Amino acid sequence: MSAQAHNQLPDDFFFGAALSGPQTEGMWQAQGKLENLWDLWSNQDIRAFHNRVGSYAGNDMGARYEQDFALFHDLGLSSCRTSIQWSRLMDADGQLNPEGAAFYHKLFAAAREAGVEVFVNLYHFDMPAYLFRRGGWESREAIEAYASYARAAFAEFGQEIEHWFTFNEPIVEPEQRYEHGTWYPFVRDFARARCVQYGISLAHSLAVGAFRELQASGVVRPDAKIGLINCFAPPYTREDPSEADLEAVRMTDGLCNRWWLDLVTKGALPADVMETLAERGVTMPVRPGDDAILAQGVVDWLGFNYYQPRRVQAPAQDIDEYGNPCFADPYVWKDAVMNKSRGWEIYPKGIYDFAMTMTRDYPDLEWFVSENGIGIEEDRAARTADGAIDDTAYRVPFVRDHLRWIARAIDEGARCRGYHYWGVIDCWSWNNAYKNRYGFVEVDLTHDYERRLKASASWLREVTATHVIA
Ligand code: BGP
Repeated sequence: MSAQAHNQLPDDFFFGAALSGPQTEGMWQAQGKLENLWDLWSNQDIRAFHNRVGSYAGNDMGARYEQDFALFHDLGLSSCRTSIQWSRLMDADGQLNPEGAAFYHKLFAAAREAGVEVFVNLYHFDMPAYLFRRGGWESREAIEAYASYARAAFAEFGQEIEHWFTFNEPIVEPEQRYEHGTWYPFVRDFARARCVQYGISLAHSLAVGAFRELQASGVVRPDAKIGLINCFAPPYTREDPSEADLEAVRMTDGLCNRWWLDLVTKGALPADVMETLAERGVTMPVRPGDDAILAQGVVDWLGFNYYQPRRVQAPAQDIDEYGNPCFADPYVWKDAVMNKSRGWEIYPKGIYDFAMTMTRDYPDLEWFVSENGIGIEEDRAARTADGAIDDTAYRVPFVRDHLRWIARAIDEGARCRGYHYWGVIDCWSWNNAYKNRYGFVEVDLTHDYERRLKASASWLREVTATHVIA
């Protein structure tokens, strides 16, 4: 089974760029911006970041956005998703920061001017540090503060922005910060991770509720839509699974995918997952009225970030060394093709499998691929005599294969409306900083963040112009 024959995307299929505020804007201390979690960690331990490049610089887009939007337009990209930084838009008293608001008004106006529509995401792993110190997503204060930030953003930009998202990858902070202990504050506590996940679910739902209210009263434009973006990696297990392997798949899918899919389509969390968690002693900090809050979480459409599948098998032990319940162990597939720079498996068919799950289980929901891309460490070694990086041998096949699986899914009924490539212009990648480059456009750190097209850019331009996946 392949997707070779599917090389045409619909005329109204859109192409765009995926970015985030904290990875691009820079200006970390300008315009009254508060310290966020990435600034806090960078200040505390700069050695945790590749080449000691912390959160400070982004990719200088805060100063170069006019040029960057012009580049997107030139590449045939009609939209760009970035995020507002909570720490820039709001002050420490929870009031709008006028300088931050002015920056985003200018950013959005410049995009419009260049013929690029901005999709606005409200949160990309970047809580203001003062709220984290008061308990982060485990505290109702932070959840309420997020809801009023979202309300302020809708009120300020409600007439300008058509496409809104509450969160990017809400599964990542529970996992990275609280379960696996890989990101600050390095916690390894499964139950706390789920409380964080629950808190984010409430925050998402309160924001959607505020959006509906402000749209009904005319503050938000009538054609605006709100959604959620997650990395809904389809879970796989061994070819001849035991019941315990299938159980590992159910819980992985339940925690990472169905948790959010049920929230945004039914306004409730999946009952089977909550039951299994309770059986293992993991309970949520539920308060009276929470069900009514979660019921507001139903969205208009979804973003699907896809880089890699999740392969799991039955856990070798019930409880890990930190006392956490185990639901699944990683499963290493012998045929896996790896992107060695990132340590992520390349499996383009996963995009189709998720698409067909959506078509079967959530047939009314529209969605788009909100991130997909390949970050390569050796990118700069592929520089040719004319100075451009020739990345066509790896970036083009990666995107081509994923687009063909998307085309096949659409041919078979999937309601996928578009594709945003992650990091069209190289940008700052959290701990990896500038180690792996994703862009069709190079950012030259040795020449003041100068932008330069890579060889793959002309392939992209051709695809966006013709919708033929050559
Ligand atoms: C996604 C995030 C992005 C981006 C991307 C690539 O999970 O939403 O912010 O960073 O992954 O990952 P990385 O930058 O870690 O290579």
